Amino acid sequence: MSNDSAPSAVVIVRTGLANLASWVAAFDRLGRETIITDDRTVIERAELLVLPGVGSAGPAMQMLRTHGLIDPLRSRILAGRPTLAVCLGLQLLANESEESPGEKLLGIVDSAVRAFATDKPVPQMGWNSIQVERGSGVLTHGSAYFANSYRLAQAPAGWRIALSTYGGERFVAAMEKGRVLACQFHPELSGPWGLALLRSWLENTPAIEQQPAAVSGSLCKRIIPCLDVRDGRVVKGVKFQGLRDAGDPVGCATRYERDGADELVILDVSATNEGRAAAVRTVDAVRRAISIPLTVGGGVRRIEDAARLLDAGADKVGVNTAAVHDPSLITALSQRFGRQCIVAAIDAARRENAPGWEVVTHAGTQRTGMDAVQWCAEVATRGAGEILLTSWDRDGTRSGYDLELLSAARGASPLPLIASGGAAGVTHLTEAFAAGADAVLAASIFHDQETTPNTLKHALLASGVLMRSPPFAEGAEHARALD
Ligand code: 0VR
Repeated sequence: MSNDSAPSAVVIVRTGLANLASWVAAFDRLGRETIITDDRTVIERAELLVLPGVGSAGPAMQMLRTHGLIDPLRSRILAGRPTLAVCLGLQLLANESEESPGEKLLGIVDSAVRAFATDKPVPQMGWNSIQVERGSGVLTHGSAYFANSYRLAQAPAGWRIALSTYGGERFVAAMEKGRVLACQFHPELSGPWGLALLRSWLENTPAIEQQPAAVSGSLCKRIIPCLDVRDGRVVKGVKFQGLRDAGDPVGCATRYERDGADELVILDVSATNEGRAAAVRTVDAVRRAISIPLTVGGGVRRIEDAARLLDAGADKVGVNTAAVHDPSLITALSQRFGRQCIVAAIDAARRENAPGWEVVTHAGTQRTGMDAVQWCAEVATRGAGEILLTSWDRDGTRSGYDLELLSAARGASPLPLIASGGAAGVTHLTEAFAAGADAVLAASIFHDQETTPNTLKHALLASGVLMRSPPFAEGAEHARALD
């Protein structure tokens, strides 16, 4: 039990590779210490316990069994003691999972875990609206960040349920009973709404009612600011050259989350080992400052490089040049960390004397002759979870995304597609979404404070694009959406 002065620490079960840095950062922002452990006694005595999970049910159950945690978890959850189960953690409450046939799960709820049967890309990766059934509790309507291929097939009786829809399938987005809260989405990555939910769970304070968002069955389109970082500073150039200082990474990241960014990308463009070491420190510092998904790329050549970035707080890692030289790296990364963590970063330049685009590497300095659109198709078969497609020709030019490239990539690959390079304003974003992008990345216009994600969202929502709707303060001054 905590002393009167300090609020109780939150105990987080060490289930294997979970996004622990994101959890520590989220609770730190809520003024709570965290204890990460697999020690049975600490877990049994925990006033507040989190069961996170990124990965598959089999290894997670094996870990719980090895540490004698199954009975303590079952007894505290059945007693309704304050427990938060997230993503795979929610799925472990069921009897069984298609993902690990034959594995007996915790059996708290009479339900099974099934794969999405939709023709939409799986895993579901992005922002989706949740609708909560009536009743009192901490869950509210809102937009939450998901990264899941499986979901509870049935809503268990006796729990207050929140539902979401993906690809025409209604599924359990979250459920609560007593002080037990289970979320298929990631509250620690769901921005201010997610932090408010965590605070309600911590303090057992009923949530403030929110208006239900429209049920669409599709994910929101995403706006993703990009921090190109060299030696610990944000830089920006044109066609990857002439890099000028564009600020401090934590300052930029904090401002972009406040201003409605749906995700953030850090691209380490350092050329030296010292620069790469600084990049890991930058990831750690940025992770502590934000509660939205963070993708980090640059210099990822081996599994160890990705592990270091994920441990430092990245939720996804981007792999570029090294995968072009050895495509099997994508498969190795996907098998080790799960495809929802792997982003294939592809830099494409129009061919000089022929139609089409070729892949460029080494910060755009080397033309490979490799067909960029075919590479978009291949990375999907190799296990990537998402494509970040940058037009080298458009980078930093404010001349708009390369729409022909985006359309060709959309036709070649089913993966979530992030457009990158050339954005100047809302018209360019609208064009990119119409060309098939699921998300748009931009750097120059945000670094130069010409506009903000929320301002662009205001204009996009007005034109019918499904966005994670920002909490607009009435009458707030919106910088012009630029056209
Ligand atoms: P904007 O046109 O400014 O929105 O650029 C978006 C995007 O192209 C850049 O943030 C980034 O992807 C550029 N990439 C690289 C690089 C920048 C400097 C050095 C190397 C690279 O290898 O991608």
